[in-house]
Amino acid sequence: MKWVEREFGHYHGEPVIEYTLTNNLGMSVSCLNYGCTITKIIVPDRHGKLENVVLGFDTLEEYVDFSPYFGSVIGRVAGRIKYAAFELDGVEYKLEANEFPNHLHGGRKGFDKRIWKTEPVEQVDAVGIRFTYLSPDGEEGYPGNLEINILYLLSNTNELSITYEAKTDRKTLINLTNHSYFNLSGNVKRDCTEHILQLDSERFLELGYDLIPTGKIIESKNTPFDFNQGRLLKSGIKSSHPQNILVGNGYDHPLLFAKKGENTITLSEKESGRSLIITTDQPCVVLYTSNQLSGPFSIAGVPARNYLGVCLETQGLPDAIHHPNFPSIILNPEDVYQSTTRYRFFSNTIGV
Ligand code: G6D
Repeated sequence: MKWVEREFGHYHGEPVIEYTLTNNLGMSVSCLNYGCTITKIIVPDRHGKLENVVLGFDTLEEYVDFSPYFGSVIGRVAGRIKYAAFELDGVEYKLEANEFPNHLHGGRKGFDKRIWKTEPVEQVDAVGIRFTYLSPDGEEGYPGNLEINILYLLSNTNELSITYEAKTDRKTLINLTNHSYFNLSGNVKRDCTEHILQLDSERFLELGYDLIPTGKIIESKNTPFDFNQGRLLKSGIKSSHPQNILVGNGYDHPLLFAKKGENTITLSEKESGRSLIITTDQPCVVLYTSNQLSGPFSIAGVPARNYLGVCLETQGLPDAIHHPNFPSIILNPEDVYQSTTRYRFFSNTIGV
């Protein structure tokens, strides 16, 4: 197990460092103190070839100028909040409307665009990084001084675990996730249309034209949102289902897990023989097939285009503050926010 660091650039005068964790099997995870951003996850394919399976850039400038949240932590609240406003105990709070008139992914300068404090973590069979940040009262419009602590831990069983903890001095909102775009082909050799996704989910949230949940919950059975037996992502990209078309021909939807507690998601790609098993304690996963990945940039030499990566953002339900029947994302001063999502990589596993 090893832990190395290198200067990656400067952001508003602060040094940005890239940390690379490597385990005894050769898997490595690289990440930045800027937005806790995962820049690389290097894992073997069926032939043992080590390649990067997440979308990212080689320079800080590209992350600042172009990144659609590649690999970053998202917060205070992942997803959209309608009209960039909410009410708590009779007080109306106005958030940054960075996707006017709504609020997206923590605002104009959410957690993905903040410099986090870091410290190395070394355990008997794992190596990691602890990120900490104090989000001051009023940041992006949110109430409460919020202290966040995120632990990335790489084990010798090719598992990256991300544990989130947070405490507040005033009632506030919190819904954290990681926004990595996975592409198991390795070094973006192919897009994610032939990736196979499997998870036990019988319902998903309907989205409106603003990509915000309408509150209607739709049964997934016999639709392109039924992944229980495994499904190629391209079936949602080629689909005529109005919800697939609405989001730009693909998925951008919260999928509700069938059971409470810990749930599992399997993503695989036959050609590379790679698979990823995600386990999470969160109630949903936002499946986003990068339907809006366009811009004047390239990723690993591939010009930006749709479907180059797939996001599996394990989290609370988007816009929950406006839907009393959704699990609450309110954090009280007497409580501690805690959540863990684990990402375990395999090769030679034929898709589900
Ligand atoms: C688009 O609607 C999608 C979001 O879900 C995604 O997180 C973002 O692009 C990067 O706005």
